[in-house]
Amino acid sequence: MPEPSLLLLIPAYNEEARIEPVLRGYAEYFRDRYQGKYQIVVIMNGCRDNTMAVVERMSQEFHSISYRNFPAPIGKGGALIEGLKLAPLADVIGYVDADGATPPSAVLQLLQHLKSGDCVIGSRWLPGAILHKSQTRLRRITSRTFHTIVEALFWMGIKDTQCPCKVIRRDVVEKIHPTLRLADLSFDVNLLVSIKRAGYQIEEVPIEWTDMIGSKVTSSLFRSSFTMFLSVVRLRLVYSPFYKWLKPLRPLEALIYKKLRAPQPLEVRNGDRPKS
Ligand SMILES: Nc1nc2c(ncn2[C@@H]2O[C@H](COP(=O)(O)OP(=O)(O)O)[C@@H](O)[C@H]2O)c(=O)[nH]1
Ligand SMILES: [Mg+2]
Repeated sequence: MPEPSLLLLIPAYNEEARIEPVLRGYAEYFRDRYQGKYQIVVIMNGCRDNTMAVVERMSQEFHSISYRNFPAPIGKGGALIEGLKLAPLADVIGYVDADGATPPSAVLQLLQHLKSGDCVIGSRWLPGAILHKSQTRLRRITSRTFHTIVEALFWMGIKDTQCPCKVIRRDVVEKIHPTLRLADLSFDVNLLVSIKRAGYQIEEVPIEWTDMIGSKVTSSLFRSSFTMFLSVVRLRLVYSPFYKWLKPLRPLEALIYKKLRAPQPLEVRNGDRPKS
């Protein structure tokens, strides 16, 4: 059977210093090792540095690389929600970070696991994961606390919701896309909850990972973590019977996200609300 065609999304915000070797590494690896069709699409929004010029140059060097730019501050989640609209372009859609924390071989490994499945995600917390350089202690504590909260709210039994290396079958993406709302870094939780609630399986696979310097999350850890906490509570409420009573709180919510300088969750359009 031929290899599935792959659309690999890379969200990028102010990545001029990190993205070039990563794009080169992915493009060369897939050119040399992947039998199927593939394309890499960088999704930027309002970068204040020279990322756009770097990505433009790489797209000229490698025909497999292209990009989209959204001037508004839509966040990493917002960028991925936009990117996932390109799902009809391929059989499988994946995404990885722009900093090269996961090597291209990890994506190929996930693709091999996806053969008969719906969604396969990398995990840094399963036995067999290779952590070349792990995150700082404070980051690890925050990450494990977030994990505990997510598990208490959604009972998904997933060890690492936040690992930015995931591959999903196209029809799964198309089915759940209207229920994607969270634009900040908790987007992954929204994605996984939607996939599970639609009745699909998620397989977690131990992955190779290197923590990279220059993280935007670590540099605003408190603010990012608080936003993520608010967002997952909000996501839980969307699935609760109380959700309709909370509408009057919208302006307050908008104010809080603004104060946190975080991207607003997308509005639920009529008829899009997931069944509780
Ligand atoms: N498009 C877009 N990408 C973002 C935004 N914030 C973070 N990213 C990307 O999300 C990925 C993860 O960010 P990073 O700072 O490496 O976080 P960490 O690895 O979790 O510490 C990187 O590819 C960033 O460029 C954003 O607001 N918009
Ligand atoms: Mg990173």
